[in-house]
Amino acid sequence: MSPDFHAIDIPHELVVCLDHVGIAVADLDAAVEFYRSAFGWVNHHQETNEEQGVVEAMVGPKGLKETDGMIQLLAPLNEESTIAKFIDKKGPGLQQMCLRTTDIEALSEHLRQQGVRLLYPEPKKGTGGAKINFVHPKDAGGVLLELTEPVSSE
Ligand code: CMX
Repeated sequence: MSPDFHAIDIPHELVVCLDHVGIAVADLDAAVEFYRSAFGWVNHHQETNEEQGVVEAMVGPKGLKETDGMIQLLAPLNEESTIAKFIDKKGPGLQQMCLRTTDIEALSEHLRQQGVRLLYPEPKKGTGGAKINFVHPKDAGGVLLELTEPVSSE
């Protein structure tokens, strides 16, 4: 059996923090209400991403700090959505984990050079206009690993 992980060498400053974990849900409003009622977490941002086939809500504590990880609730927009297929195959639950980077092109290049497969040749549009890509779960220990470079606040 091949190992789940192998060591790779990436300039560490390229990765800032855990940005979010993504959870596939069938009913977005019910999921947002669960986190509000259980933990007092609020919906900081909601949007529809047609290209990804999702409507998403970013939930986290009220006094969110910039590098606090959030939970991204992902509901399918239609039956063709990656999230609809995920729920059909595995049921609702943890679908991905996302790391924030300062430079997604540089990070992607380092990963590719070391044999790590990214899903897209170029970054696509993610939450709030961020540039996103994904490491294939087979190259990240069975976890769909999203990379995000948020729009600069400067
Ligand atoms: N986490 C871990 N493993 C996963 C997975 C996931 N989310 N999705 C699929 N896999 C595994 C499968 O279990 C399968 O493993 P086995 O071969 O051992 O059975 C393998 O990966 C291939 O699965 P597949 O069914 O052939 O491939 P899918 O059609 O399910 O596609 C993937 C998988 C990752 C390519 C697809 O989910 C994808 O393109 N994801 C990126 C886009 C995305 O997730 N968008 C929604 C979120 C949008 C956002 O975050 O903004």
